Amino acid sequence: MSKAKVALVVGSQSDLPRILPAKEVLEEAGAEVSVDIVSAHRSPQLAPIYLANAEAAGVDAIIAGAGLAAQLPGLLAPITHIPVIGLPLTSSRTFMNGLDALLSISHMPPGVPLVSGGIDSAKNVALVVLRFLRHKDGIQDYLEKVRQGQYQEAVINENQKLAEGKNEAMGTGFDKLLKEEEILANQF
Ligand code: C2R
Repeated sequence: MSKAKVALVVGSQSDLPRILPAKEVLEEAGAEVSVDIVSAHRSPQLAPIYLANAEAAGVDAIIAGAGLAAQLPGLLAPITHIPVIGLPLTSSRTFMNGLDALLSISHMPPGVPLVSGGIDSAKNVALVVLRFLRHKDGIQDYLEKVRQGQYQEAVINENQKLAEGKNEAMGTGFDKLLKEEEILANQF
């Protein structure tokens, strides 16, 4: 096995805070992560250089984030075989709250190998990438840990809080069922 290598790239330094949640998740899973800035609009000549370097480094996937008229993912995807996932971002300059970037990235002409995450969905995009890379070092273990974890527990707690103010006669007993740990243990 080998380490997963994921490259994060954004159109501007101002985008960095919105892609960092992807870096956190990927690093927590044990992937090697790089972060760079390339702009289709401002520095188009850097794109092929960036990609040649990523290919030489054995990068498994690229997450390309941009705001406004986000061209960057659409420029990168057709000129590399590394899978590219676009990440539309909100931007301090936008008047459409990232919808402009979402439309730019998600509606490629037929034949262009690019898909888009949701607006500012860095963490979800990272989790999808990890599933594609589940055979790399340590990733499967991390995914198991996440699946068994925190979200379900939070929903159970919320149900139990709701149940505290409930009229017994009207309840379905769902909250009580959730307390029976054997049932939960068999869910996965
Ligand atoms: P500045 O804050 O640098 O002015 O950038 C960036 O992603 C950023 O959200 C404002 C916004 O412009 C976006 N930008 C792109 C591209 N290059 C910069 N969408 C590109 O190549 O797609």
